[in-house]
Amino acid sequence: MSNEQEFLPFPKGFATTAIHHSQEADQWDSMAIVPPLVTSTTFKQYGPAKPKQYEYGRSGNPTRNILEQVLANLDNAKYGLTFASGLATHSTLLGLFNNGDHVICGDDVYGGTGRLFRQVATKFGLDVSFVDFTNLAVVKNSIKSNTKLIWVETPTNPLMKIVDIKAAANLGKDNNIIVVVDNTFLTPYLQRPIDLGADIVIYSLSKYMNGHSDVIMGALTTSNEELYEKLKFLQNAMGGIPSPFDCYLVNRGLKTLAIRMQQHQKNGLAVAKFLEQHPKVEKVLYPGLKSHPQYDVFRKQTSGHSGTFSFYLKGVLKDAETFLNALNVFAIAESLGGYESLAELPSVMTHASVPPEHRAAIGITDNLIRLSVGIEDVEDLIADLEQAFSKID
Ligand code: P1T
Repeated sequence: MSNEQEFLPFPKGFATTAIHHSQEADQWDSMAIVPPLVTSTTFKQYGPAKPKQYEYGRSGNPTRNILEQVLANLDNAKYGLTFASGLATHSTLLGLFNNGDHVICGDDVYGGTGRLFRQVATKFGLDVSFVDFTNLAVVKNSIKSNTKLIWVETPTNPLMKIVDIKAAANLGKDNNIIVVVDNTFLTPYLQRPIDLGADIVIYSLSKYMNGHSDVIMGALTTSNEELYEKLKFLQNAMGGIPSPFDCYLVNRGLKTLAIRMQQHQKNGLAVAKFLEQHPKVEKVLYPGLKSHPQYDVFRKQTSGHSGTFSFYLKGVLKDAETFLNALNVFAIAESLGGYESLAELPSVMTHASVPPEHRAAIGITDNLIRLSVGIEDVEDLIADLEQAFSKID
């Protein structure tokens, strides 16, 4: 299997890193091949304030530390930190900033990310602007003397707009602003923002990284030591850490990330092509197709697309509901990136918290459907979509 020639090659050594990095059996007495799951909340010390390595489970845990090192390596970053959810990662990161600081965020981001900025960060005195990152001149013009953070999501959720990561990172460097890239939709297998100059990469591990829809968790990676030290302090001081068991599960999920992403890519592309020629589809938003307006930026900075994308159905809310209700293999559900196929209506589900006038302005309408194409047999997925289309008048 190879991705289409126009994209970057899949990263070399990725699966080997995911399977082996920091996990050599010789380092623990049992010689266990699978890294031990350590659930202890505290660790015996040689004397007062004389720990061997670990002290208390919030500040560090062996199972979590292994995962954090693997995540850093997959991103070609020096450091990794994990959190109780993707949003706990975002919240902790906001602890870097002060009352009065300004944040520039993409105008199309996960609904919960937008809600955190609109309804929580502003209460703590952050000033947030939402702008269209497909035109970086607009981002540049939004920079103020107190701008401290540029928040990039690419592809954006759910409109699949593409942001030029290198250009955004340069803008940050030129103006001494931290640039964060949410890489949840592609994972480091398909996009490596640290290599493109981002300061921090952030994930909802609940999606492709774990890949089995059975863990809510988040992470960030960085190569900036000063930022890492501050974020590690905040991880402990704010306390939004994950459980060792969830760390164990995510580490297990990472073992198959490379092959899962190849299959998601293959199935996603086949479904996107099917939808693109379908008479009941108005438009497909899939960045790996030449029809996408930012295809050229996308192909230069990624190893192709995953299985998550959106499309506009011809029709109104009632038609979208009829279509979704008729699906059998795809389940109607929020989230994405698991082995199973999901479908949802962002305007009333994942992005219901976005103010209606903002949704209307950017195009999150009631006929916009988002799919997370899983790794089932693709013929079954296409047949399911086809029969659901036939239920619309
Ligand atoms: O759900 P949680 O692990 O807290 O992650 C939040 C999050 C962060 N970033 C992106 C790009 C996301 O898509 C999400 C979560 N998204 C969904 C649940 C969804 O259905 O889009």
